[in-house]
Amino acid sequence: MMRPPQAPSQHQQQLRGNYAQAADDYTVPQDWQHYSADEHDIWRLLFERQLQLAHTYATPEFIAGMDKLGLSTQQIPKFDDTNKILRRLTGWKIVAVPGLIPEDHFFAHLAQRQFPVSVWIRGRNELEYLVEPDLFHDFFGHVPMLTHPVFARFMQAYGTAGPKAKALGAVHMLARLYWYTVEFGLIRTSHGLKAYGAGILSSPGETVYSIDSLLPHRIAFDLTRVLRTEYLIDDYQQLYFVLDSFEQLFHAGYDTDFAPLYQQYAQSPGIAPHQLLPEDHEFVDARLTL
Ligand code: HBI
Ligand code: FE
Repeated sequence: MMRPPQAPSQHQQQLRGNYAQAADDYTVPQDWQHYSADEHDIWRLLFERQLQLAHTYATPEFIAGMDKLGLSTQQIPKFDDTNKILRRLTGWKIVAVPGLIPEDHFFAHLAQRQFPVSVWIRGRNELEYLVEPDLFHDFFGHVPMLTHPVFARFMQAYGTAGPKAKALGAVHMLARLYWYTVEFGLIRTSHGLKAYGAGILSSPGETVYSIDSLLPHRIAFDLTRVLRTEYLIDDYQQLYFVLDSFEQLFHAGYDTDFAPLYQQYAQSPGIAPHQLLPEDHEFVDARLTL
Protein backbone atom coordinates (compact mmCIF):
# COMPACT_ATOMS: atom_id res chain seq x y z
CA MET A 1 0.00 0.00 0.00
CA MET A 2 1.25 3.46 -0.93
CA ARG A 3 1.18 6.29 1.48
CA PRO A 4 -0.73 9.26 0.10
CA PRO A 5 1.48 12.25 -0.66
CA GLN A 6 1.97 15.10 1.69
CA ALA A 7 -0.54 17.69 0.68
CA PRO A 8 1.05 20.94 -0.53
CA SER A 9 1.39 23.42 2.32
CA GLN A 10 -1.58 25.55 1.33
CA HIS A 11 -3.85 22.49 1.35
CA GLN A 12 -5.64 21.99 4.61
CA GLN A 13 -8.04 19.21 3.84
CA GLN A 14 -7.42 15.52 3.20
CA LEU A 15 -6.74 14.34 -0.31
CA ARG A 16 -9.71 12.52 -1.75
CA GLY A 17 -8.20 9.93 -4.05
CA ASN A 18 -7.97 6.28 -3.14
CA TYR A 19 -4.25 5.54 -2.90
CA ALA A 20 -4.62 2.01 -1.49
CA GLN A 21 -4.31 0.22 -4.84
CA ALA A 22 -1.66 2.43 -6.41
CA ALA A 23 1.55 1.01 -7.89
CA ASP A 24 5.01 2.24 -6.88
CA ASP A 25 4.81 5.04 -9.43
CA TYR A 26 1.34 5.95 -8.10
CA THR A 27 -0.48 4.75 -11.22
CA VAL A 28 -3.80 2.92 -11.02
CA PRO A 29 -6.06 1.36 -13.65
CA GLN A 30 -8.59 3.84 -15.03
CA ASP A 31 -11.37 1.31 -14.43
CA TRP A 32 -13.60 3.07 -16.95
CA GLN A 33 -16.51 0.65 -16.63
CA HIS A 34 -16.92 1.68 -12.99
CA TYR A 35 -17.93 5.27 -13.73
CA SER A 36 -21.62 5.74 -12.95
CA ALA A 37 -24.20 7.27 -15.27
CA ASP A 38 -24.22 10.29 -12.97
CA GLU A 39 -20.44 10.70 -13.31
CA HIS A 40 -20.69 10.58 -17.11
CA ASP A 41 -23.43 13.18 -16.80
CA ILE A 42 -21.25 15.48 -14.71
CA TRP A 43 -18.47 15.10 -17.28
CA ARG A 44 -20.88 16.04 -20.08
CA LEU A 45 -22.14 19.08 -18.21
CA LEU A 46 -18.66 20.37 -17.48
CA PHE A 47 -17.32 19.51 -20.92
CA GLU A 48 -20.08 21.20 -22.90
CA ARG A 49 -19.98 24.36 -20.81
CA GLN A 50 -16.20 24.67 -20.87
CA LEU A 51 -15.81 23.86 -24.58
CA GLN A 52 -18.20 26.67 -25.39
CA LEU A 53 -16.18 29.13 -23.31
CA ALA A 54 -12.90 27.83 -24.73
CA HIS A 55 -13.96 28.81 -28.23
CA THR A 56 -13.96 32.43 -27.08
CA TYR A 57 -11.19 32.48 -24.50
CA ALA A 58 -8.70 29.70 -25.29
CA THR A 59 -5.70 29.95 -27.58
CA PRO A 60 -6.25 28.31 -31.01
CA GLU A 61 -3.64 25.64 -30.16
CA PHE A 62 -5.85 24.44 -27.30
CA ILE A 63 -8.91 24.22 -29.54
CA ALA A 64 -6.89 22.46 -32.24
CA GLY A 65 -5.66 19.99 -29.62
CA MET A 66 -9.19 19.34 -28.44
CA ASP A 67 -10.26 18.67 -32.04
CA LYS A 68 -7.38 16.25 -32.57
CA LEU A 69 -8.39 14.25 -29.49
CA GLY A 70 -11.75 13.57 -31.19
CA LEU A 71 -13.57 13.28 -27.87
CA SER A 72 -17.21 12.51 -27.47
CA THR A 73 -18.82 15.09 -25.19
CA GLN A 74 -21.22 12.38 -24.07
CA GLN A 75 -19.06 10.30 -21.79
CA ILE A 76 -15.84 10.22 -19.81
CA PRO A 77 -13.00 9.45 -22.22
CA LYS A 78 -11.20 6.13 -22.21
CA PHE A 79 -7.52 6.81 -21.59
CA ASP A 80 -6.45 3.99 -23.91
CA ASP A 81 -8.24 5.64 -26.84
CA THR A 82 -6.68 9.02 -26.06
CA ASN A 83 -3.25 7.43 -25.84
CA LYS A 84 -3.42 6.07 -29.38
CA ILE A 85 -3.84 9.63 -30.62
CA LEU A 86 -1.31 11.24 -28.29
CA ARG A 87 1.36 8.68 -29.05
CA ARG A 88 1.10 9.41 -32.76
CA LEU A 89 1.10 13.20 -32.33
CA THR A 90 3.79 13.87 -29.69
CA GLY A 91 4.80 10.52 -28.18
CA TRP A 92 3.01 11.36 -24.92
CA LYS A 93 0.57 9.22 -22.99
CA ILE A 94 -1.64 9.78 -19.99
CA VAL A 95 -1.51 7.55 -16.95
CA ALA A 96 -4.27 7.19 -14.38
CA VAL A 97 -3.46 8.26 -10.78
CA PRO A 98 -5.62 8.57 -7.64
CA GLY A 99 -5.14 12.37 -7.39
CA LEU A 100 -2.23 14.56 -6.34
CA ILE A 101 0.99 12.56 -6.22
CA PRO A 102 4.32 13.43 -4.59
CA GLU A 103 6.31 15.87 -6.66
CA ASP A 104 9.28 13.51 -7.29
CA HIS A 105 6.90 11.06 -8.92
CA PHE A 106 5.12 13.82 -10.77
CA PHE A 107 8.41 15.07 -12.25
CA ALA A 108 9.44 11.50 -13.19
CA HIS A 109 6.22 10.93 -15.12
CA LEU A 110 6.61 14.16 -17.08
CA ALA A 111 10.26 13.40 -17.85
CA GLN A 112 9.02 10.13 -19.42
CA ARG A 113 6.32 11.95 -21.40
CA GLN A 114 3.55 10.61 -19.19
CA PHE A 115 0.94 12.95 -17.83
CA PRO A 116 -0.79 11.82 -14.61
CA VAL A 117 -4.58 12.22 -14.81
CA SER A 118 -6.72 11.81 -11.69
CA VAL A 119 -9.42 9.17 -12.06
CA TRP A 120 -12.06 10.65 -9.75
CA ILE A 121 -14.51 13.31 -10.87
CA ARG A 122 -16.02 16.08 -8.73
CA GLY A 123 -19.60 15.99 -7.50
CA ARG A 124 -22.51 18.17 -8.56
CA ASN A 125 -22.04 20.40 -5.53
CA GLU A 126 -18.61 21.57 -6.74
CA LEU A 127 -19.00 22.12 -10.47
CA GLU A 128 -17.54 25.62 -10.21
CA TYR A 129 -14.48 25.22 -8.11
CA LEU A 130 -12.00 22.71 -6.69
CA VAL A 131 -8.56 23.06 -5.11
CA GLU A 132 -7.42 19.49 -5.82
CA PRO A 133 -7.11 18.28 -9.40
CA ASP A 134 -9.85 15.88 -10.55
CA LEU A 135 -10.41 14.09 -13.84
CA PHE A 136 -12.05 17.10 -15.46
CA HIS A 137 -9.25 19.51 -14.58
CA ASP A 138 -6.48 17.09 -15.52
CA PHE A 139 -8.02 15.87 -18.75
CA PHE A 140 -9.88 18.84 -20.16
CA GLY A 141 -7.31 21.36 -18.93
CA HIS A 142 -4.04 19.60 -19.64
CA VAL A 143 -4.42 16.96 -22.32
CA PRO A 144 -5.27 19.17 -25.35
CA MET A 145 -1.95 21.04 -25.06
CA LEU A 146 -0.05 17.74 -24.94
CA THR A 147 -0.92 17.38 -28.65
CA HIS A 148 1.18 20.49 -29.37
CA PRO A 149 4.78 19.44 -30.13
CA VAL A 150 6.52 22.52 -28.71
CA PHE A 151 4.40 22.66 -25.58
CA ALA A 152 4.83 18.90 -25.09
CA ARG A 153 8.61 19.27 -25.28
CA PHE A 154 8.45 21.98 -22.64
CA MET A 155 6.48 19.67 -20.36
CA GLN A 156 9.11 16.96 -20.67
CA ALA A 157 11.90 19.48 -20.01
CA TYR A 158 9.99 20.62 -16.93
CA GLY A 159 9.93 17.07 -15.59
CA THR A 160 13.65 16.69 -16.22
CA ALA A 161 14.31 19.92 -14.33
CA GLY A 162 12.68 18.56 -11.16
CA PRO A 163 15.57 16.59 -9.62
CA LYS A 164 18.02 19.43 -10.38
CA ALA A 165 15.78 21.93 -8.62
CA LYS A 166 15.42 19.59 -5.70
CA ALA A 167 19.17 19.18 -5.34
CA LEU A 168 19.51 22.96 -5.14
CA GLY A 169 16.65 23.43 -2.67
CA ALA A 170 14.57 25.28 -5.27
CA VAL A 171 11.56 23.11 -6.09
CA HIS A 172 9.38 25.95 -4.85
CA MET A 173 10.85 28.17 -7.59
CA LEU A 174 10.39 25.55 -10.31
CA ALA A 175 6.80 24.97 -9.19
CA ARG A 176 6.12 28.68 -9.80
CA LEU A 177 7.05 28.19 -13.44
CA TYR A 178 4.48 25.39 -13.76
CA TRP A 179 1.88 27.42 -11.94
CA TYR A 180 2.22 30.59 -14.00
CA THR A 181 2.42 28.81 -17.36
CA VAL A 182 0.98 25.29 -17.50
CA GLU A 183 -1.77 26.12 -14.99
CA PHE A 184 -2.45 29.85 -15.37
CA GLY A 185 -0.70 30.99 -18.53
CA LEU A 186 -1.98 33.54 -21.05
CA ILE A 187 -0.59 34.08 -24.55
CA ARG A 188 -0.75 36.92 -27.11
CA THR A 189 -2.48 35.99 -30.34
CA SER A 190 -3.61 37.96 -33.39
CA HIS A 191 -7.04 38.00 -31.72
CA GLY A 192 -5.84 39.44 -28.41
CA LEU A 193 -4.88 37.69 -25.22
CA LYS A 194 -6.02 34.07 -24.87
CA ALA A 195 -5.70 31.44 -22.16
CA TYR A 196 -3.77 28.19 -22.41
CA GLY A 197 -3.38 27.32 -18.71
CA ALA A 198 -5.27 24.27 -17.45
CA GLY A 199 -6.27 25.92 -14.18
CA ILE A 200 -7.93 28.69 -16.15
CA LEU A 201 -9.54 26.58 -18.85
CA SER A 202 -11.04 24.04 -16.46
CA SER A 203 -12.75 26.82 -14.46
CA PRO A 204 -15.70 28.68 -15.98
CA GLY A 205 -15.30 31.66 -13.67
CA GLU A 206 -11.57 32.09 -14.11
CA THR A 207 -11.77 31.58 -17.89
CA VAL A 208 -13.78 34.79 -18.20
CA TYR A 209 -11.99 36.61 -15.39
CA SER A 210 -8.47 35.89 -16.68
CA ILE A 211 -9.21 37.69 -19.95
CA ASP A 212 -12.04 40.14 -19.25
CA SER A 213 -11.59 41.31 -15.66
CA LEU A 214 -9.84 44.59 -14.97
CA LEU A 215 -8.74 43.35 -11.52
CA PRO A 216 -5.69 41.15 -12.18
CA HIS A 217 -2.36 42.33 -13.56
CA ARG A 218 -1.17 40.76 -16.80
CA ILE A 219 2.53 41.13 -17.46
CA ALA A 220 4.93 39.91 -20.12
CA PHE A 221 6.49 36.53 -19.36
CA ASP A 222 9.98 36.77 -17.94
CA LEU A 223 11.56 33.59 -16.61
CA THR A 224 13.40 35.10 -13.67
CA ARG A 225 10.36 37.15 -12.66
CA VAL A 226 8.19 34.00 -12.72
CA LEU A 227 10.64 31.94 -10.68
CA ARG A 228 10.61 34.67 -8.03
CA THR A 229 6.84 35.17 -7.79
CA GLU A 230 4.67 33.54 -5.13
CA TYR A 231 1.19 32.27 -5.90
CA LEU A 232 -2.10 31.59 -4.19
CA ILE A 233 -3.93 28.34 -4.81
CA ASP A 234 -7.31 29.16 -3.36
CA ASP A 235 -8.59 32.15 -5.31
CA TYR A 236 -8.57 33.61 -8.81
CA GLN A 237 -5.08 34.81 -9.67
CA GLN A 238 -4.09 38.41 -9.08
CA LEU A 239 -1.33 38.13 -11.67
CA TYR A 240 -0.97 36.39 -15.02
CA PHE A 241 2.14 36.10 -17.17
CA VAL A 242 1.70 36.51 -20.92
CA LEU A 243 3.74 34.56 -23.48
CA ASP A 244 4.56 35.78 -26.97
CA SER A 245 4.70 32.22 -28.26
CA PHE A 246 5.10 28.64 -27.07
CA GLU A 247 8.61 28.71 -28.52
CA GLN A 248 9.40 31.43 -25.98
CA LEU A 249 8.24 29.10 -23.21
CA PHE A 250 10.19 26.16 -24.57
CA HIS A 251 13.41 28.15 -24.89
CA ALA A 252 13.03 29.60 -21.41
CA GLY A 253 12.60 26.13 -19.98
CA TYR A 254 15.09 24.26 -22.11
CA ASP A 255 17.95 26.62 -22.98
CA THR A 256 18.31 28.35 -19.63
CA ASP A 257 20.59 27.17 -16.86
CA PHE A 258 18.36 27.58 -13.83
CA ALA A 259 21.16 26.92 -11.33
CA PRO A 260 22.42 30.53 -11.06
CA LEU A 261 18.83 31.73 -10.65
CA TYR A 262 18.21 29.19 -7.91
CA GLN A 263 21.44 30.19 -6.18
CA GLN A 264 20.56 33.85 -6.33
CA TYR A 265 16.91 33.66 -5.26
CA ALA A 266 16.08 30.35 -3.53
CA GLN A 267 16.67 31.72 -0.04
CA SER A 268 15.02 35.11 -0.65
CA PRO A 269 11.40 35.91 0.04
CA GLY A 270 9.29 35.71 -3.10
CA ILE A 271 7.57 38.61 -4.82
CA ALA A 272 3.92 38.83 -3.73
CA PRO A 273 1.39 38.12 -6.49
CA HIS A 274 -0.15 41.59 -6.25
CA GLN A 275 3.15 43.43 -6.41
CA LEU A 276 4.27 45.07 -9.68
CA LEU A 277 7.92 45.93 -10.33
CA PRO A 278 9.12 48.96 -12.32
CA GLU A 279 10.51 46.72 -15.06
CA ASP A 280 7.27 44.75 -15.56
CA HIS A 281 5.63 45.18 -18.93
CA GLU A 282 1.93 45.28 -18.19
CA PHE A 283 -0.88 44.59 -20.65
CA VAL A 284 -3.51 47.07 -19.57
CA ASP A 285 -6.57 45.68 -21.33
CA ALA A 286 -6.46 42.13 -22.61
CA ARG A 287 -8.88 42.90 -25.42
CA LEU A 288 -7.06 46.02 -26.67
CA THR A 289 -3.54 44.71 -26.64
CA LEU A 290 -2.68 44.45 -30.31
N1 HBI B 1 0.21 15.50 -8.79
N2 HBI B 1 -1.54 14.48 -9.88
C1 HBI B 1 -0.76 15.55 -9.70
N3 HBI B 1 -0.96 16.65 -10.46
C2 HBI B 1 -0.17 17.75 -10.32
O1 HBI B 1 -0.36 18.74 -11.03
C3 HBI B 1 0.86 17.74 -9.35
C4 HBI B 1 1.02 16.57 -8.59
N4 HBI B 1 1.99 16.52 -7.67
C5 HBI B 1 2.91 17.60 -7.46
C6 HBI B 1 2.64 18.78 -8.28
N5 HBI B 1 1.68 18.81 -9.16
C7 HBI B 1 3.48 20.03 -8.12
O2 HBI B 1 4.12 19.96 -6.87
C8 HBI B 1 4.53 20.20 -9.23
O3 HBI B 1 4.14 21.21 -10.10
C9 HBI B 1 5.85 20.65 -8.72
FE1 FE C 1 -3.24 20.99 -13.25
